[in-house]
Amino acid sequence: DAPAGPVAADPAGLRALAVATLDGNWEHDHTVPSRTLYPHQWSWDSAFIAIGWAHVRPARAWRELASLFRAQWADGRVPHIVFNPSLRVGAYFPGPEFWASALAEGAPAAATSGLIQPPVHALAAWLAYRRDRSEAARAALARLYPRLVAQQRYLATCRDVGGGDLACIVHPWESGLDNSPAWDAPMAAVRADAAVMRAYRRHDTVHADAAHRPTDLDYARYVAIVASYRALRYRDDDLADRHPFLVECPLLNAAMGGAEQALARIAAVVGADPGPHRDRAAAITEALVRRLYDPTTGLFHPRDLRTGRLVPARTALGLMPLGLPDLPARTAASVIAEACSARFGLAPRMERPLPSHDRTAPDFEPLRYWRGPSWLNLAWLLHRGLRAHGRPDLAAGLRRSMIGLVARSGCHEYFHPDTGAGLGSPAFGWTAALLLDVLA
Ligand code: 2M8
Repeated sequence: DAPAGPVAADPAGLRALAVATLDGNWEHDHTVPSRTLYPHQWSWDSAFIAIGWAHVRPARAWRELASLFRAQWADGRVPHIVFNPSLRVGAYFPGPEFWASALAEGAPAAATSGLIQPPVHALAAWLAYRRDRSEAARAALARLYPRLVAQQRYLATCRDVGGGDLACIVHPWESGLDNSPAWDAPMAAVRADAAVMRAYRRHDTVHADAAHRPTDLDYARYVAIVASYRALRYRDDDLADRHPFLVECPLLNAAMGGAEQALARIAAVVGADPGPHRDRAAAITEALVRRLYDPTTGLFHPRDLRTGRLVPARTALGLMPLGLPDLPARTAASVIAEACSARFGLAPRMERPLPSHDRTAPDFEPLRYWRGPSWLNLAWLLHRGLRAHGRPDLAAGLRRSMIGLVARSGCHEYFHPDTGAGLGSPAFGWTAALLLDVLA
């Protein structure tokens, strides 16, 4: 399905396309990831989107983050979906009636999910402030600061099930990379039958090709895991004894460490003490290396807390701790070497875009969501890491490849990792937002 010509050939045209995409997805006080597939507010999408808004309509960056954090739970968790009450029932599956957040203690007035997503919000707030140092921005940052701190506290306490200074995820949706091959082994232990899904109607496959989405068995397991968490009203005590999916994810923990780095900078602006944030950032980096780095693969891997073992799959998740500036130089060098291998193909002149999974693996699927296709948020996170670790040549290659994807195909949700053809939603929020950031 190659288009006749590029969607936009020059930076000004690309910028205009990105702004039009974000404007089209703006909804009163937040931006939807996609009008069709994801019509509510998503947590980490809002953070990436705020980074983009900061370049063109800074007030919206602050409104985006403020509206998300208004739905923060009393325990500090920031829900991964905040539902828009004005949408019709069935606009998204699983919708508010499925989550039943009102039954949980400490849930906000708004209907939300009970899960979290990678905490990239402090970084987003910091980057937005770097572009907009107005008094209004400083006030918005000061209002967000205690909420960002509470978000971190939730992860570091309620979610440190392994006791090793890392947070665990209780559902693949919390990773943001829903059906990554990284979750196949821990998901295999979740009891569910594809027949479970007959009781529900999936909504995603109405708008996207089913072959590009998770399978029905995946969804049956997603639903089973939520049902288990929901039955205990999303409480985190005794997770180790009763919850079917508990994994320490390299991306989520790298985001948590990066959030402490950003909070140290924010603290200095809002008159708080940066010291504890710096200490926690160092502790998280140390724990990531100790618990999730495998010197034999040179990559980070998720740790399945139910078996105690690292998941062997080599996915793009394993590259994400490069975003931590204090990663030891030797560890960073091995992750970069892996990124430059045939598995991920990073180079100053990239022939193909960054895949979400090891290209050489037998379970690499170029069309299926997080099992191979290229995503701009992963490329953007890696791009930051390469700059932090002194590889501007590789960062430049990745940046060109990101821009090339949108120039060829538009602001799609994800892209074919060989051809760059657009997949998923054609007007996707974080693709537009992160493109604006790399174009700046
Ligand atoms: C995808 O996840 C949702 C569930 O949360 C879904 O598939 O319906 C993921 O790509 C996730 O990372 C993203 O935040 C969300 C909205 O863009 O969609």
